[in-house]
Amino acid sequence: MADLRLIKGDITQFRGDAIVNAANTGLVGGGGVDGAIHRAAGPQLDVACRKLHGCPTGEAKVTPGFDLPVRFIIHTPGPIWRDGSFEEPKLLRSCYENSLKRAVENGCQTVAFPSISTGIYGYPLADACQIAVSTIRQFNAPLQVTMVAFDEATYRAFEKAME
Ligand code: AR6
Repeated sequence: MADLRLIKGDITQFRGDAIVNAANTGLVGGGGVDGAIHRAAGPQLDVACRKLHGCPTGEAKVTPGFDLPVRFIIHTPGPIWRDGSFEEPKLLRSCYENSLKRAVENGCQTVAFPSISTGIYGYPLADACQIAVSTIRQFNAPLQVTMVAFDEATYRAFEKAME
């Protein structure tokens, strides 16, 4: 079973095997955590992402970490929240599951996640946290997973989901 802990901070500061990026399906970079990761990893990340030819929502693709203190960046496009009837919960669960699979395939032991889809993509925070926590806890691999909450509201919502 994967072990889960929660910290508050900036995921680009995480030292470990891999971080997950809340990407878009084009893997072309953007705002939010994606923008922060691209700035911190350096321009080689954009070159590597373009070679992947995008990624469907709920799936996950891997690049090196470049200038970041991690070996890998796992890019997963979360669902854009509409009203919950467009498979958003299933797709968000897939984001976490597929990212964890990529981590295991690449021999990772420590991986950090931001809160996928709860920024620009508008997924309701409490529901997203429940999905994240249950998916990570049910994942059967010896992984140390760190949720990195960027803001206080996200930190509190994860704290509640982890109770
Ligand atoms: N470290 C950790 N978490 C962060 C950081 C950071 N440095 N910066 C922001 N967050 P978002 P989404 C939090 O909008 O909703 C991009 O344009 C943020 O506070 O980054 O999945 C992509 O290219 C929030 O809690 O991702 C896509 O087009 C969480 O990360 C789109 O945004 C996710 O917010 C993806 O939207």
